[in-house]
Amino acid sequence: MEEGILKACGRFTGNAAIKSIERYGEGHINDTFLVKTDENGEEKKYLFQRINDKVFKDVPRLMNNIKLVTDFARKKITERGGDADRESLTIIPTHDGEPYYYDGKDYYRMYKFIDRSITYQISEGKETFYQSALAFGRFALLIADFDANLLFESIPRFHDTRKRFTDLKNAAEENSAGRKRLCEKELEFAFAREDRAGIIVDKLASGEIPSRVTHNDTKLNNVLFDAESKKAIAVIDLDTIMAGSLCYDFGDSIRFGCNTAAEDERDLEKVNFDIGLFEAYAKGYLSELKGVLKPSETENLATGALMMTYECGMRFLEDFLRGDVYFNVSRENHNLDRARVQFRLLGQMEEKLPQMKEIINKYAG
Ligand code: ADP
Ligand code: GN1
Ligand code: MG
Repeated sequence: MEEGILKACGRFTGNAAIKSIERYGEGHINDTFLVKTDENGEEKKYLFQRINDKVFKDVPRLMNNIKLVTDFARKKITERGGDADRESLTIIPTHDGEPYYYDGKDYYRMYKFIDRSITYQISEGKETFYQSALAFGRFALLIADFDANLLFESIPRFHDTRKRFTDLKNAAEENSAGRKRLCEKELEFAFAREDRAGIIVDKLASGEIPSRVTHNDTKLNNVLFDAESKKAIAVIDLDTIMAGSLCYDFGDSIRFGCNTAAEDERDLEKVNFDIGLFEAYAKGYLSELKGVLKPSETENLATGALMMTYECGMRFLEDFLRGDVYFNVSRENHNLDRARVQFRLLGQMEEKLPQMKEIINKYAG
């Protein structure tokens, strides 16, 4: 293990002997490690991360957000008789009592490791996906009365789909990595939908869709499941908690979880939008939130799914054009493969939008 990582880890683990540090999980943004220590003969586990400060430009304020939100969530979970250590992220401070450590080059943080848990990289059946819908629905309720004014915008205009469109256009014009010729078809697909980019954004700006405290990164692998019971336990990855729309939170889950294949599948024939999975998620999400959602939100849930898929496809494509500077990649054309998957899903969702809306209405009543 790199010397810097080991040293940084020690700022959190103190006198305990570090037995191992291994790469862990499949997130696209941070570098994540499982740390095992020996504390008086007992093995302890921690979740350790090198925070991506290219993505999160102000880590101290980001960590302040997470501290505030996790304190708030933990208190509420405890009040309702839950196990806050298992149902929420818990920051482990450095021995100076700070929620992160900066070594002059990189930022690090540590969380309690939620043990005997698993994540899914693809919905393995309706039950799993339904479980994740319950988890995200409950999470939305849990943080609903958190004061949005306390939150710093960790990534400005994160889900401003129109801005994402402009970013893609600029990346294509600049063609800094010389890859434009490899993705002309995908660019054409994205550019043809320009007029739709603002659908949700404009309704949010006008107040028609309410702004709420939202998670903003609600994909399936940001939920931990109990390894044994397979029930969802905790919503994690709180880096993008900000003011936003539940249409987008619902939509991002759909984008990822209704795909019959992996998010980076190369064989597009395997990539299909599964309406049965959509129904499972809608049923779970609305069972938690139907009394809370405004009509304008319910009406736009399905559209939110299309928008998040469109946006995510554009983000992957932009990153491909810029030479893979944002998302972690592990092979050539990785971001292009990911963009293609999103655009294939989007094409299918466009055809199924009326059916998706019908399903929403069925469970919103
Ligand atoms: P990224 O921002 O890169 O997606 P995440 O915070 O989502 O990073 O963490 C990556 C993965 O690490 C998660 O998908 C999950 O598998 C695992 N993970 C994160 N936090 C914990 C935790 N506290 N306990 C157990 N596993 C965790
Ligand atoms: C990133 O961090 P992770 O892997 O949970 C990204 C999301 C994308 C997602 C696509 C901060 O999520 O916005 O939708 O990849 N997170 C950030 O898989 O950009
Ligand atoms: Mg994640």
